Amino acid sequence: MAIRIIQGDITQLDVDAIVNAANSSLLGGGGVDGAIHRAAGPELVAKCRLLGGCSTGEAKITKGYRLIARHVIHTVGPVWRGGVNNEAQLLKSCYLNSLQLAREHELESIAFPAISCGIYGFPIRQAVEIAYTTASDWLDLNHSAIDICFVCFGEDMEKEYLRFSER
Ligand code: AR6
Repeated sequence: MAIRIIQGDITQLDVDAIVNAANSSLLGGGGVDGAIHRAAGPELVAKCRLLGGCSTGEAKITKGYRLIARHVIHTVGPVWRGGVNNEAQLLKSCYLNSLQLAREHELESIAFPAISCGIYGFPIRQAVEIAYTTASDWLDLNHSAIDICFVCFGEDMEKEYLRFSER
């Protein structure tokens, strides 16, 4: 199964697409979104201004501009509001819609950050389970050759993914 778990800064990866945990404006923010916009340069936000935003759970693709990665897939994770507002399904949709875009663009490698696990406050263990099972089920279902990488910002996050992947 083509799933890798690594620790590091997603902006430094040499992959066909990195996924951005954006907000619905797509115009940048803090966290991984800020890091990606800084590394990609002002051409990225200029392009994003033309996209008309993005709904929670949806995804849109741009080029990677000054990044090593060839593309950025922008997706908007749910803000955690107690778990009774469809958060789990919306987070799953982020992964599915990003993978679908990658397939449509014939990409061979994609790297995800832990969407919604920072400022948006999603409980990490549950988010990691959704991320991992959605990706692995998608690979099985699509017989896809795409390499999926989960990029963990720190050791604690990596442990969560590894614990889950070793089940
Ligand atoms: N590489 C990989 N992972 C990172 C990096 C990086 N360079 N920087 C942070 N992370 P967050 P969210 C991890 O808050 O919860 C923005 O303002 C981080 O440790 O970036 O989806 C947007 O504009 C955490 O595990 O995204 C939105 O308004 C994970 O990435 C809002 O934050 C996600 O944390 C989105 O919040």
